[in-house]
Parts: sequence; C-alpha cells; structure tokens
Amino acid sequence: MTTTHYRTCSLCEATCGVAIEVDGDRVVSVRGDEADPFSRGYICPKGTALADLHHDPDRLRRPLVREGSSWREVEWDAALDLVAARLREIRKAHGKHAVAVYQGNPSAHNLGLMTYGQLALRSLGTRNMYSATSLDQLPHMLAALTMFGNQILMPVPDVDRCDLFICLGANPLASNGSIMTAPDIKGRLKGIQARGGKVIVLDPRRNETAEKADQHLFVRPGSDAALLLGMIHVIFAERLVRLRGERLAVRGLDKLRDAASVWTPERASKATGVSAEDIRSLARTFATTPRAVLYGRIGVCTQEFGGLASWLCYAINALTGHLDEPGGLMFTTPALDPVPLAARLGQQGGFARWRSRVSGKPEFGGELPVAALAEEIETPGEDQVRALITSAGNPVLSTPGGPHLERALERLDFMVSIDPYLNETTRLAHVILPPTSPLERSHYDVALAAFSVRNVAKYSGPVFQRGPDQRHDWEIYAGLFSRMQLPLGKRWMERALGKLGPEAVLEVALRLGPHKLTLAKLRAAPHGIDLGPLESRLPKRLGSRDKTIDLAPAVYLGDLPRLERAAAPAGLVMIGRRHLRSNNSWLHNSERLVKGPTRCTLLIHPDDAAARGLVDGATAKVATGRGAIELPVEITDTMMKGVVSVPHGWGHGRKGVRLSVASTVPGASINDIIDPARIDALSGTSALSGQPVDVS
Ligand SMILES: Nc1nc2c(c(=O)[nH]1)N[C@H]1C(S)=C(S)[C@@H](COP(=O)(O)OP(=O)(O)OC[C@H]3O[C@@H](n4cnc5c(=O)[nH]c(N)nc54)[C@H](O)[C@@H]3O)O[C@H]1N2
Ligand SMILES: Nc1nc2c(c(=O)[nH]1)N[C@H]1C(S)=C(S)[C@@H](COP(=O)(O)OP(=O)(O)OC[C@H]3O[C@@H](n4cnc5c(=O)[nH]c(N)nc54)[C@H](O)[C@@H]3O)O[C@H]1N2
Ligand code: SF4
Ligand SMILES: [Mo]
Repeated sequence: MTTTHYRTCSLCEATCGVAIEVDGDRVVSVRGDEADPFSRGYICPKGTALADLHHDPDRLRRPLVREGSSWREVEWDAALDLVAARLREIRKAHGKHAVAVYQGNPSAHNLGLMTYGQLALRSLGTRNMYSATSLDQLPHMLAALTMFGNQILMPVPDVDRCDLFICLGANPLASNGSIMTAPDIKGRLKGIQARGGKVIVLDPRRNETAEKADQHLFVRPGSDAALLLGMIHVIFAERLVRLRGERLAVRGLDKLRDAASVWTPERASKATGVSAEDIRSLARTFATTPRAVLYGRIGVCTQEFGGLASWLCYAINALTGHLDEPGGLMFTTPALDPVPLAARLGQQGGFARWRSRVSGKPEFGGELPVAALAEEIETPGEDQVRALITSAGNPVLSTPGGPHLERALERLDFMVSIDPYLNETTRLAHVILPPTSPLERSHYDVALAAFSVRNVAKYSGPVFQRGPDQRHDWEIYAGLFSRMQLPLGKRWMERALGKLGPEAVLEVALRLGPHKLTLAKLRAAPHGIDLGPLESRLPKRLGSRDKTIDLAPAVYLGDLPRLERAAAPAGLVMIGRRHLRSNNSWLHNSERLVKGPTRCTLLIHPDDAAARGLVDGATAKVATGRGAIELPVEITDTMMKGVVSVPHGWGHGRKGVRLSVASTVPGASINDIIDPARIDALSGTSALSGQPVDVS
C-alpha cells in the first residue's frame, strides 16, 4: 500500500510543491504537485533527488568522533557531552570570540535552523560569525539596509506582471531563480514574451536564460556598476527620471546624478564592452516601459564592485518609477513576516560596526566576511579563533582559497560539523553531528517565502518519523546549547522545545503576521495557500525612521573613485556557472544527477582557444597565483572573448571523504585557484568572478 505526501522541495529557492509516494519506509516516486497553487506541478530534475538523498547509504545517521584518521560512531548523549565540554573549555580559556561559526546555504531551507538554530548561535556572542552570505547576497542586503532601512528588505521582481525583464548577472534557467522565489521561472519568463513583452540578458556568457531571451549583450565581468552608471547618466541627461513623488519620498537624487555625471555611455562602453548605443537604448527602453524591472543577482554581487553594482540595481528601478509598482521590483507581504520580527530582536542589521581583528574587514549583520576566517584561525593573539562550528556548510569547496582554509582548519583545537555527510570540510572536524533528512522533518519556508514573487504560505509535516537515534538540526542545537549553559539553551528550553518543536515559533509568528494565519489553517491546506499577487508596500514598510528611500547612501559615494580608477584586465578572466542538475557542492552523490557528460569543464571562446592552441576535449591547465587545476576544454561562442567559465562545487577526490558516487566524478574545485584576497573592498564579499587566469 502506498501513500502520497504533499510538501515543498527544500533543495533550492523555487519552493516547488512535490507529491511524494511512499511505500513503508521507501520513497516510490517524487512528482510535481499539480495542486500546489504556486508551482502547479513544475519540478526540476533535482526534485526527484530528494529520494536519493534520503536513501543515500553514505548519508550519516549517527554521530561520528574522529580518532586520527578513522571515525567511531557514538551515542548522541556522549557526542553532545563531548562537544559541549570542548567548546566550554575553549570559551573559558580564551573567551567567547575564540569559538567561530560558519553557516552554509541549506540553513535557509531548514525550519529548525531558521528559528531555534539562528537564535542559539547568536547567543554564543562571538564576533567570529561567518556564513555563505559573504559569498553571495551580502551586497543586496547592504543595499537593502542603507537604502530601505532593513537588511532583509530586499525587493523582488514582479515577473508575472512585467513587460520588460532585464536580467543582469543571473541565470534563472539553471538556478531556478534566487532572491526571486518563482517555481517554473522558465514558464514565467515565457509568459512575459507571450504577452508581448521582452526579456533582455546582460552576461559575460550567453547562458541558458539568454538563449531563450529576446536580446543578449555580453558585459565584461565586474563592470556592472559602470554599465548601470552609464544607463543612469542617460536617464538624467534625457530627462527620463520618473519618481513616484506622490507616494514615495527619496533622498540623494542630486548625489546620484553627480555620481553618474562622469559615466557617459562612451566611458561606460569602454569599461563594459557594451556599445554606447546599446547602453542608451537599454536606458530608454527601461525608463519608458511602464511595467519593467531590472533584476540583478549573484553575478552582480560576487565581484570586485559588488557593493556599488547592487546599490545601482535598486537605484535604477527607483529612479524610473519601477520600485514598489506592479510589474517592477516589489516588496513582499509574507505570512510569516521576518521584517518586524528582525526589528523586534534588534536584527535590522548594521554595517562596519566593528572590523575583523587581522585585516580589518567590515562586519555586516553581526557577521564577518568569510574571506577573513583562515587568517583569524592562523594569526596568534587575543581572540584568535581556536574552535569552529560548521553548520550546513562546506567552506573547503565553497570559499576561495579552499586549500589554505583546509590547512587552517587542521590547526584548530576543536572543530564540530553539523552535517549529514563526511565531505571535504567535515572530514577535518573532530566530531560530526548528522541531522535528519529533509523528509524526516517538518517544513515551512521562513526565509524564501519572504522573497517570493507571489505571497504564498505552505507548511508540510514530515514524510517519515525520525528514528529514536536521530536528531533534527534544532534538536542538536538544543542539546548542545543546554549543555553549554548559554542563555538560550537552558535545560527547560530544551525540554519545552523538545515537545513543541519549531512549530511553536512558527505558530506565534504566523498569528502575528499580516495574513493572520495559523498552523491549523496551513495543515488544512497541504498544497499551500495562495495569498495573492505582490502589493505596493511603501513607504510604510521602510525601516528608516523618516520613511524615505536613500538613493545615494554615503557608503557607496566613497567607493566611486575606486571604480573610476579600475582598468579592464589585459588577459583572460574566469567566471563561474551553475547547472540545473547540481546544487553548489553537495548533490553530487546522486547517481541520476551526475550521470552524463562531464560538467566540470572550461568554457572558452574559439579565438581564445585558438590563441593558446587548445582544441575541444583537450585538457587545459588553468593557473593563478594560488595554483592550477586541470579541466577538459569546451570551445564555445557562448563565452565572451577574454572570459572563461568553470563551475564551482566540484572536486570530490580529496582523501577521506565518504561520498562513493561523488568522489568518482571527475572535476576540480574552482576555489582551489581563486585568490581569497580578491574581495569587494567596500562590502567584504568575496569576488568569485573576474579572477585573472592563465590557460594553457
Ligand atoms: N567559486 C564560487 N564559489 C561559490 C559560489 C560560486 O558561484 N562560485 N557560490 C557561492 C554561494 S552562492 C553559496 S550559497 C555557497 C554555498 O556554500 P556552502 O553553504 O558552504 O556549501 P554547500 O555546497 O551549499 O554545502 C552545504 C552543506 O550542507 C550540508 N547539508 C545539506 N542539508 C543540510 C541540512 O539540512 N542540515 C545540515 N546541518 N547540513 C545540511 C551538505 O551536506 C553540505 O555539506 O557557495 C559559494 N561559493
Ligand atoms: N541548479 C542549481 N541551482 C542553484 C544553485 C546551484 O548550484 N545549482 N545554487 C543556488 C544558490 S546558492 C544561488 S546563490 C543561486 C544563484 O542564482 P543565479 O544568480 O541565477 O546564479 P548563476 O546561475 O550562477 O548565474 C550567475 C550569472 O552571472 C554571470 N556572471 C558572472 N560574473 C558576472 C559579472 O561580473 N557580471 C554579470 N553581469 N554577470 C556575471 C554568469 O555568467 C552567470 O550566468 O542559485 C541557486 N540555485
Ligand atoms: S526547482 Fe528543483 S530543486 Fe528547486 S525547489 Fe523546484 S524541484 Fe526542488
Ligand atoms: Mo548562494
């Protein structure tokens, strides 16, 4: 007898509804849930991998303690006692900043981590908090903080109602969208074209999204700020500014005009490789299309001018009347609204309130850039990092200078990883605490529903009950922190939460939310509830006291001279890419997702290949000052001349990993050769894109 469970896929930001057919303790099939009002049956190939993940024999079920290079399974109580004792000792001897934390991407898809886990980690009081944020959306958050007054107030494109979608540094057809929760984004973009609208992609690679777009323009990596300033120059020069003055008050209009004054389209063209005529025409079309949106994503953030570029993405929408208007860049009204909650907890965010000990990198939202982690471990002195908690992260593969970080991690007095796999990072831990699989826990998209292109809410209970010898992420935190006797981890908390689970937090937050939902209402709607299209939310939603938008925050103005001085690189530069069947560094142990032709290849333009005597399929050596990796060559005119592309998250051949499928798949880690010193000097975000390389 089989039963069908409806829930949300937690693997990427698209939050597709899935129908999971189960027979006993086995998953029989995973299909798209036709009755989910948001995803309407759509899933991508990764959705079915939820089953592979759950049944993966390599997935850890019990805590592991390392003895030299071998691992011993231990009971939960013994493991938690051991970890708590070590962390307490180190805090006692060296102070609270000696314990560092690194939180990875899956945290955002995990109800227990988003509720109790976050609070527990904050209660450590360490300045050495790190996460994938500084490899990702930090510049968007900085713009949200400085322009709108709250770091999580990031607007999303109203894809379902726009007639012009300009896509800058994103590839939603591979990534399924980011800071734009939109299941079946391919269908939604097609919808724009079907109603007579246009999709324009600006990217150093004619990516999968560009192939389906109406227009694609190559733009040089790292030059987005110059491009946007060129467009803003035209918008001012041709009097195309259209502020929603009747509703929205703005500051800094003159400063923005001044910032753009030197960036004539001709100058911007030199920096970007986009012709001056194209820059003019882009600016005009964008400004004069009533329902238009310019959406910038990770290509805009993780580069040397990520701060400036992310600010200008929001500013250009505001300047042309496309902010907070249907079809433009809009703010959501989520059922669980993290914005007032963050404000109540004093977490609206902050920037550069302190700096990292060794190299003075700026704090953001209570965290330091991950580019500072290795040096904080290696450099002796007061507050040196001696212990590390990694949670749902694989920084050895996901951060630039991976091998350097590896060596630093080996020097730690103590490291614990909360992770279901023995992988490149966790193999260096002293203890691994593996959480339950996504199918064994309840789910609500606390984070992603706040960035959704329609307001939706959905709760799913676990498909399988967890066994008595397994723990959810939040239970691991509760167990650990109660043993450490931190403010939030009192034993009574553990007992109370142990009974109620994250549902207790969810229930309160839903009732406080704008739609006044309850868990009971959500349980009664297993396919999810549609709460309607996005609505205009300003000025009320702004976090700033004066309820105005700052079009030209001071932090950015000070960074403009750095952009004006920048010279286009002489040789080749490297960028990354994503593939639909992959997810950062951790879904490569699913046979059905990795089969087929090798995906970790070097994409290179025919002229650049010819100049180096490279032929298709040959092995290329890609070298930087940090070392070299070898990859098969794929010659393609989808690459801009002077730019090569390598995907991240590969290279599972390191000794000691327990990933029987992934470690047989060829590939190397791009982060082995990206220079960790390349950061956006303004925000501290790693510059993953635009790394100069030699290819031979
Ligand atoms: N060069 C380059 N580097 C990049 C990027 C790039 O484009 N180019 N992209 C960057 C971006 S955007 C990101 S977000 C980062 C991602 O980097 P990270 O977040 O550091 O790593 P992931 O590859 O997402 O690995 C996730 C880890 O979490 C574990 N895990 C999965 N589910 C759970 C769970 O429910 N609970 C727990 N406790 N663990 C879980 C997995 O086993 C895995 O070890 O990589 C960044 N690095
Ligand atoms: N299948 C799959 N889906 C994923 C992930 C995954 O690994 N695999 N990862 C998830 C995560 S953690 C994230 S953050 C999102 C990211 O989602 P997206 O932002 O859509 O990320 P990418 O697909 O990497 O697209 C980035 C684009 O930026 C371009 N680019 C690189 N440098 C520059 C530049 O300097 N300027 C401009 N204009 N463009 C540039 C690249 O060529 C690429 O086409 O995807 C999520 N979804
Ligand atoms: S697009 Fe794929 S991975 Fe993302 S939520 Fe949907 S099914 Fe899951
Ligand atoms: Mo990410």
